[in-house]
Amino acid sequence: MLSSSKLLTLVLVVQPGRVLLGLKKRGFGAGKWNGFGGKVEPGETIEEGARRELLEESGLTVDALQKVGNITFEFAGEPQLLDVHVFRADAFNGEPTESEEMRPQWFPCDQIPFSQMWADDILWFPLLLQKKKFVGYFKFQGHDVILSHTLEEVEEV
Ligand code: 8OG
Repeated sequence: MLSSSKLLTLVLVVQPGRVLLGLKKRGFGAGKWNGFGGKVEPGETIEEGARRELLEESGLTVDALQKVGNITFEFAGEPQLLDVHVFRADAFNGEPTESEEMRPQWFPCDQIPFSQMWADDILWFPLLLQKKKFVGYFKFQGHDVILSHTLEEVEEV
């Protein structure tokens, strides 16, 4: 039976022609390239959580964060859904710095390493890069196989 969902954030820092990803060094999604983010803690807003995780994992702060997506993940056999709030930042302060969790690296927008990323990313990254907003639902079997999904562009997240 499905029960609660866990609130998570994900921040993509995008500049003209390139995007900053981090190689996740440990924990959930280890070995995959991803944006920066994690669990929202009690007492902080979703956006505060996004900024905190971005700073902890990449060393960067940002002025403006745009809410661009909301993706729900279900893992077959697991009762808890993941409710991931996706943000985009087009400008940042600081230097990308390796943390215990992530090794940051810039990728040209036409060389994003989708084969080393979560399987859903190749479907919604193009929307994010085109500054579109989206809502998605992905049901996974294990961590590599998408059993079913929905994904739609929306006006507001
Ligand atoms: O705190 P922790 O590192 O476990 O948080 C998980 C991070 O991974 C969080 O930023 C949300 C993100 N994430 C998922 N699933 C997926 C996915 O399918 N694609 C991408 N790009 N990120 C994901 O939890």
